[in-house]
Amino acid sequence: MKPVLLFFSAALVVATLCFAADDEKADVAEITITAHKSELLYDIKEFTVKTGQEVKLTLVNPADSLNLQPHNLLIIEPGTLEDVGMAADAELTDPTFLSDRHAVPTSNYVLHHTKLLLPGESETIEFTAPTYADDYPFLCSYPGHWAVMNGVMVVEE
Ligand SMILES: [Cu+2]
Repeated sequence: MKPVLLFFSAALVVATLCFAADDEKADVAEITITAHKSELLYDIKEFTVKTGQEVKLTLVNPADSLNLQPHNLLIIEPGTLEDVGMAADAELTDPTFLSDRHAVPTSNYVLHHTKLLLPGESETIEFTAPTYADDYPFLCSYPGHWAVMNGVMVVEE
């Protein structure tokens, strides 16, 4: 092969690889959820992803003089909000529940979770969306928060 042809072939390969990388990036759902600075709320109540899609989810607990609350975010199995929330409330009797366990209750319903974030902290978790389309609740499992601080990850085909 002549040197010029070789150069063009190499350039074509590089260009193809770049397009492939772009496609993969476009397929990742990037979601940011911010806790309210003084109320037990997230700024969004619902977001939608596709079955099996890669998800990059960032939880922000804003630094604010009004904000004294730690928060986390759990994604759980459909229809289990009360089970998981009440399990979290009950586990407050464990002195390590907040310090070491990030307020995440022991439950098979918990699919993914962040750490317990202090004001001014944020965390990004990456996971693959479930393969079954359904409504997957998300919640803050800091005891007492879950009943109001929750939302839904809609997973659709
Ligand atoms: Cu909270």
